[in-house]
Amino acid sequence: MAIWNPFGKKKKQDPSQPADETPSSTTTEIAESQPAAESPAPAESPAPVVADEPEPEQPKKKKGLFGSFKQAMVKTYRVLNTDIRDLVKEGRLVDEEFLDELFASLIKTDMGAGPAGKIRDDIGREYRARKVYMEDLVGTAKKTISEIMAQDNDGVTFADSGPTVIMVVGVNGSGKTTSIAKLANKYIKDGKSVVLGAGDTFRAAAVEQLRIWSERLGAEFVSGDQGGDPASVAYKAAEFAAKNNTDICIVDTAGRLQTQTNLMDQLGKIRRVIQKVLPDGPHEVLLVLDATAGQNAISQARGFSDAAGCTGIVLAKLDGTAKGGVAIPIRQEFNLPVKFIGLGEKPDDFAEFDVNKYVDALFDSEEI
Ligand SMILES: Nc1nc2c(ncn2[C@@H]2O[C@H](COP(=O)(O)OP(=O)(O)OP(=O)(O)O)[C@@H](O)[C@H]2O)c(=O)[nH]1
Ligand SMILES: [Mg+2]
Repeated sequence: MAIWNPFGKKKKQDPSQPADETPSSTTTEIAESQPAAESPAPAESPAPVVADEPEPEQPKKKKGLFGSFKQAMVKTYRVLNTDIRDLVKEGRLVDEEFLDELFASLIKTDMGAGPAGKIRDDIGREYRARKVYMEDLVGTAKKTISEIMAQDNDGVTFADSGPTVIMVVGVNGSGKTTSIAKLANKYIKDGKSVVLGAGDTFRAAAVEQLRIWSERLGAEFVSGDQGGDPASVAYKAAEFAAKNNTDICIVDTAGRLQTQTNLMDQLGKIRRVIQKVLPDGPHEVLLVLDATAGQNAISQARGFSDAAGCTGIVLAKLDGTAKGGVAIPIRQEFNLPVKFIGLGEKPDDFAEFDVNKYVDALFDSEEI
């Protein structure tokens, strides 16, 4: 078991430098050696996550969180602004047939049948046998989605005293390790001390990837033997944090499929050993979902939320998808708050989820 302290051994790099602008030869090797399909290696070698349908063409990149959200929800708001606008334009009275057509259009977006059904019912209740105008429909839909998305437990829950332990879980290649780097970057910039635990012991490259991030960002780093017990790395990382008064301990885990029972049970073991060191930990178990996986992300959330005791979601790769509407059914079905979003591969491409901006972007009618 090696406990490696980057301070004093290696020159600390500027965390604001994007990874691909300051490549080291090792980083390049790692980046090239980890396509999602061959990443962490549970013996059963799960299939890579694939998008469930082709992405609509991505419009030009827009700046800011609102722009990023809009970009990520092109699919959803285009349906609102084409099919639904056309439906409403006809000036029909709201009846069963109208509501069925409305529902059919809404489920073409990624908001899912539950939220689409709720909007259908709300419109039916408010406007039955009356004409509904686009502003009314959008107003009702926005209210419905805002209610679904409302989250009072956003942001990370910190320990009352002592280190805060964050466990990060998800399927292969979803963006776990990158999200850990982003979290570490954020907390280090906030002036907190951070230790990263390399709990993905399956692959040497996974440990190396995290070690390089820790070095770059100025985080402490704890790893174990390759192929060793991930729970023992988590224990050592939590112990390191407790002994050294480290503010934040983030534990990486190997990617696994939600259907791999043994590997899912292993997450429970990791939780339990953390509790041996810090009884109120882990304070967060973040499930990293790849937003480009669309509806696949929902079954991942289903599998992980209970087995791993997830407390929140990081929606990664929101920059590369038009399916960002998937946050709605996830929120509705699992009551798991989306805490952070990933907007690129660099440490700063990360933001706290903002429900209001998300809903506004969803219903903003201006083309981008
Ligand atoms: N565009 C984009 N790419 C991302 C984002 N987050 C992660 N990636 C990329 O997705 C790929 C996989 O990221 P990792 O962080 O290694 O994923 P992981 O879940 O740790 O993968 P395994 O450990 O193999 O399960 C890498 O090429 C990352 O650069 C994001 O928010 N946006
Ligand atoms: Mg990883």
